[in-house]
Amino acid sequence: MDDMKTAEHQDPNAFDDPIVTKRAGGAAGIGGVLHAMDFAIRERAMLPLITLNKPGGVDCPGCAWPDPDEEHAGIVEFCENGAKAVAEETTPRRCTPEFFAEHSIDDLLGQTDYWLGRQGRLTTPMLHEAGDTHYRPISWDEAFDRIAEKLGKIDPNDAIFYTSGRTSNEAAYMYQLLARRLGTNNLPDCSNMCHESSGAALGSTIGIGKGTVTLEDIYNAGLIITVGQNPGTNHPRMLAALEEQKKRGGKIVAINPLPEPGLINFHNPQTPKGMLGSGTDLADEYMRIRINGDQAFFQALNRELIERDYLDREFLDEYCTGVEETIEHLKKVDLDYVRKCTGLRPEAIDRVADMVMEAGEKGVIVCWAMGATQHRNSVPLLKEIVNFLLLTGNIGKPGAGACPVRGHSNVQGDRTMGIWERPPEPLLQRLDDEFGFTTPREHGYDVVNAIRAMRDNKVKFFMAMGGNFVRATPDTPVTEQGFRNTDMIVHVSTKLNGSHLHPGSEQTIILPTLGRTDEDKQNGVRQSVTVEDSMGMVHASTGKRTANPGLYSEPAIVGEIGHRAFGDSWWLEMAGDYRVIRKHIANTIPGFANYEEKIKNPGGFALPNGPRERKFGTPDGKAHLTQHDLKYFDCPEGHLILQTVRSHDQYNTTIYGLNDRYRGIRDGRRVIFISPEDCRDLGLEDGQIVDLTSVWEDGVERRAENFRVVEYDTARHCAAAYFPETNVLIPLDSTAETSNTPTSKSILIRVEPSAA
Ligand SMILES: Nc1nc2c(c(=O)[nH]1)N[C@H]1C(S)=C(S)[C@@H](COP(=O)(O)OP(=O)(O)OC[C@H]3O[C@@H](n4cnc5c(=O)[nH]c(N)nc54)[C@H](O)[C@@H]3O)O[C@H]1N2
Ligand SMILES: Nc1nc2c(c(=O)[nH]1)N[C@H]1C(S)=C(S)[C@@H](COP(=O)(O)OP(=O)(O)OC[C@H]3O[C@@H](n4cnc5c(=O)[nH]c(N)nc54)[C@H](O)[C@@H]3O)O[C@H]1N2
Ligand SMILES: [Mo]
Repeated sequence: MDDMKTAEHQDPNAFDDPIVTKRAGGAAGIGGVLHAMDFAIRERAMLPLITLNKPGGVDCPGCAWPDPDEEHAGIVEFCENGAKAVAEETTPRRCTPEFFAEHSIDDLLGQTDYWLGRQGRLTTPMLHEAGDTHYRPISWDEAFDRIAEKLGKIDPNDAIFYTSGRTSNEAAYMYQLLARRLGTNNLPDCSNMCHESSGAALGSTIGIGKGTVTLEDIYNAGLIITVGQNPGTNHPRMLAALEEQKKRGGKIVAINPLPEPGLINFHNPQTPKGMLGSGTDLADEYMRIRINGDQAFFQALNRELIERDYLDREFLDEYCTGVEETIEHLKKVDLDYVRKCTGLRPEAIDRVADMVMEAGEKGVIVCWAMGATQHRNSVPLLKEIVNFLLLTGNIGKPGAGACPVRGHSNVQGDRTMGIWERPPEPLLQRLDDEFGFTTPREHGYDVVNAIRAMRDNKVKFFMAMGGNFVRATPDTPVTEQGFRNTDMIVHVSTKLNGSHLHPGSEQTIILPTLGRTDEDKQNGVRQSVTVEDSMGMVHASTGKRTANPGLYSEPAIVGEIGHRAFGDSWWLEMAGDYRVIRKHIANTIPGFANYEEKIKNPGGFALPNGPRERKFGTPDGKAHLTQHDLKYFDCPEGHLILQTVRSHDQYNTTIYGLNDRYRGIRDGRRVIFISPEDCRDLGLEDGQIVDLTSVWEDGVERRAENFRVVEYDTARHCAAAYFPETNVLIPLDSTAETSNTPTSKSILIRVEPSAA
């Protein structure tokens, strides 16, 4: 595979001729382990798997699924895709100044994301100035001075500070301080594209923008309903928890337009039976719902439970508001309309209602991910899920609750640390008291508004703490133009990616940094960082691998910039000893008192979570039931509703490989999954090459070309294809109400035979 290093000009938009095989019957098992090993060997990477997600070890940079306690931890608590995330970071390949001298930016623009990622870890700060064809190396000193100088010259609100969710609590805390010390709340982050809808729905109804369950609740739940989630690929360790829940007699309902093998059956690679045997059947009911039909589904389920009078009246009386209005509203739900929205027969909903009642005192948990959060009506959908949990009293008791399954391994922690464009006043007040300057009060840009501002020439400085902004966001050409309109761009990155190839109008700097698995020494002392998982557990992570010499850590980078730009004494104190950062966090962020002590506990500590004790942090202290109208997502004849998903071999915009093993795709990514019935209606054939055009109210033609049609038993009128290739189809202004999240899971498209 080393030819990847030299292969040139694999046009990123050309057809890549994927091979289509049979979809898998289930997830993981020995195949998963072998696949992970294969990837590691190909990358010649180290796999410090034995210490992954174990006390004293490294928190896996893969996903945010929590770590089990000793009793439930496997010998190696890892999964195939966690192993790939680690191998991606521990690769011995290096992307050096010689590489940048050899390849012009134009040259690199002709390469795929896969190829770019394969060039290895960045080693040296690189600079691009107006008119340059290539990046060239600069010293750290010069890089920091250039950044500080620019920050000294601009209006604070002309600067944007983006964060991706791998950033540790320590780095995130310093980074938000940097933005606010400058005087702006322009702190967009990847969660604006991810679980922002969850935060908006949960915050306004139960008073905390996070989930309410623990891992123990998952094991003990009588019923788990998973909505819009593909854990076999994206949260593989969740499957082990679901297996445990099933062992204890629990049931699972999966709601998903695609029949995801990982939700159907699981061969646990940690057990002999799972390695070779028949595995565990997971979903007892699989609802192949029409895309965007979930709000209607939960309204109908709630209506059915009201009709059966299966309501927890005591709980509703004591803890909730909006009860009677919501019940009246739900009684009027039109079941024919529900059927149209969901594509499901009414009996399916009745069966789920039966299962809810059977779960009874054991409790019901609703889990969800991107299939629930990236639609126009995601916030009303998630509030309807809250209605369900409240009506049935399934919150604040064991085995019950809301479980948004987070994406990036520390995306939840970053928000807790204040990475938020709309910071709450008490946080700002505490920062003011702690640091003795006045933080800005005006709200800042989220991701979509940041792109609009760049597009409209209003931004002079853009910094990214990790991530791949240009490739992860919608309407790719608009974002690319936005970057070109911006004076200065700074990327703090571990690896080369597509965002680096769209320089700003004056100067662009890439700062290479340490990853989670790398040893981080400051003043000769090995540092630990901390992260918060999807269930609000905070624990330490200590990288131990020797990294390339000369790399700065994320806190050290922010410390140097802050020091040079503002001169305050605290920047270098924090960067030189992360305990100092944690002391400031303990003083300013609720729940972190005795931080340093608490992280010595091997499993870490739990942050306060009111709803777990039926304490709701809303202004009136009550949990709110809310009423929402349904709106059918119309799919006119000749069209399909496209959702954009992850393959099994990618981490967001990082492409590990060209296979999607569970869905039966090999050696290519340009596929579109369509049901055989829709293929027939649209006159398409399996294997045909097609172009996709999205249709939206602004009338702009957005096209993505060269996809192979794959007949697949997804729901009618629905299609699926991978991102980032399909991000060109998503209009920037097509966002979820309230959360402003791009509607990456519902885009109306036309599918036509390829022009080429
Ligand atoms: N290996 C790996 N792990 C990852 C990531 C990765 O890229 N690779 N990414 C991380 C990140 S940042 C995140 S946010 C998570 C993402 O985790 P997921 O949300 O599982 O990721 P997606 O691939 O977007 O899958 C969305 C699922 O929702 C379904 N879906 C789409 N539309 C609808 C709908 O309208 N209704 C319903 N009910 N279902 C729908 C799709 O069929 C699909 O199964 O994973 C995290 N973990
Ligand atoms: N169409 C469509 N678009 C989507 C989605 C979708 O489902 N469909 N999902 C959205 C979601 S849920 C998310 S979270 C976003 C993700 O958006 P981002 O978080 O911006 O993107 P990633 O691909 O996760 O970022 C990968 C880059 O992060 C850098 N990196 C990796 N590890 C580290 C580290 O430890 N430190 C630093 N400084 N850099 C590091 C590497 O350079 C790598 O190239 O994408 C969103 N975009
Ligand atoms: Mo995400």
